[in-house]
Formats: sequence, structure tokens, C-alpha cells
Amino acid sequence: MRKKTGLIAALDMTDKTQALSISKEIEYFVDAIKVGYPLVLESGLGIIGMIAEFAPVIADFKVADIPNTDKLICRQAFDAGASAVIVHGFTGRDSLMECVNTGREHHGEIYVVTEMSHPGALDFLAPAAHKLAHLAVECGASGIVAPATRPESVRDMRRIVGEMPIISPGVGAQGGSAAEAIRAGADHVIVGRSIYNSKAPGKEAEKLVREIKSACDDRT
Ligand code: NUP
Repeated sequence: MRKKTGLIAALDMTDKTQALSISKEIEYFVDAIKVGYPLVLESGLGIIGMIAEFAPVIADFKVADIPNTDKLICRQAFDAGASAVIVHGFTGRDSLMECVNTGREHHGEIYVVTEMSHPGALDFLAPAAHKLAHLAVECGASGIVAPATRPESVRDMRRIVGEMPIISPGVGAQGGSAAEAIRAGADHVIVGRSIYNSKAPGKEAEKLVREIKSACDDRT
């Protein structure tokens, strides 16, 4: 994903009209727009192509199945116009490899979740995060997803994955800070509710972009 602003907006609302009008309002401030099950299950897969008119789309399907099913899901997302798909790594090397290969066939990207941002991630996922990050590198994934709610984990992941892009959710509504995630080594932050529930999503996105820029300047 090309980095211009460092901001990825997550649109989890179920109203298609609202999703499209916010996409238009924020298009200049985002590197990508992430959609997931809430919007796609309500609006249909066609919403991906509609949003792709405004910005590259990341399909957050957290794909986690046997290799063949993973391939079929990733293929649907790319054929619908997604530029990237978010997948889980805990299903193992064969499943992840299938996602990566499907990504390559479609000239698309695959991002692997290493540790999720919510408190429950500490139960099972966080203890496996290092292994998952190594697996993402070994399988040739495009990047990883690491939690802005735990900047120390982002820092850890950065040490493991080297230059590989890190995209980081958990900013705002989940309590994480965009600036801290960026200073810890994230390339892009993912922000949902703070943008789409705001009265002025464009202004909110612009504010976040300024915060990201100044955190990037701190890093250099
Ligand atoms: O670990 C993760 N945490 C997370 O919040 C992995 C994710 N993909 N997400 C997604 O990021 C989540 O499903 C939502 O779409 C977005 C964060 O939204 P918000 O908390 O900013 O509203």
C-alpha cells in the first residue's frame, strides 16, 4: 500500500449510503479504506468496488480456514476489487501460504493479524504473536496487523518483521493513540468509530493525518 498520509479508515457502519458519502469526504486523507463483515454482509460484496472508486480497499475478512476455503474467500475479495485482504495466521503455514499465493495471483496484498487490539487478545493471541510475525515474514505476506492499544507490542513486532509494513488498529474508540502507534513503528493506523461516528468525518480524518505526520517527524 502506498503511504501518503498513514491513515486507513475503517468503515464498519451498515448503512451503504453513509459509507459512500463518508468515503467521498475522506478520500484525500486516507491511504486505504478498510471494510469488513458489518458493511459487506449488509450491502453485498459489490460495496468493495464502489468504495474502491475513492481509495484502495482492504477487505478485513480475518480469513481463518483450511487452505482451499481461504483461497476461495481471498479470491472473492480480490475479484470484487479489494487491493488487500486481512487474514489470520493462527491457522498455520499451509493456510497462510495459500492466502499469500492467491494475493500474488491477483496482484493484491495479504496482511496477517499477529496480535489483536482488544483485551481478550491477551487470552490466546498475544502469547503467539512473535511466532505469527515470524510466520508472516517467512510466508512472504505483505504486512502485519499489530495493536495500537499496546505500542510495546508494535515495537516488538517491528523488531521481528524488519521493514515489513505494520498497520495498526485500536486508535480512539479502543483507547490507543495514533501518535504512539506511529512512534512505536506502525506505518499506518486504522481508525473506525472516531471517524465515522464524528459529526465531521473529513475534519476528524484531517486532524488524524496531522497527528500522524508530526509523530513521523518525531521518529526521524
Ligand atoms: O486487532 C484488531 N483490532 C481491530 O480493531 C484487528 C482489526 N482488524 N481491528 C479492526 O479495526 C476492527 O474490526 C475495526 O474494523 C477496526 C477498528 O475500529 P475502531 O475501534 O477504530 O472503531
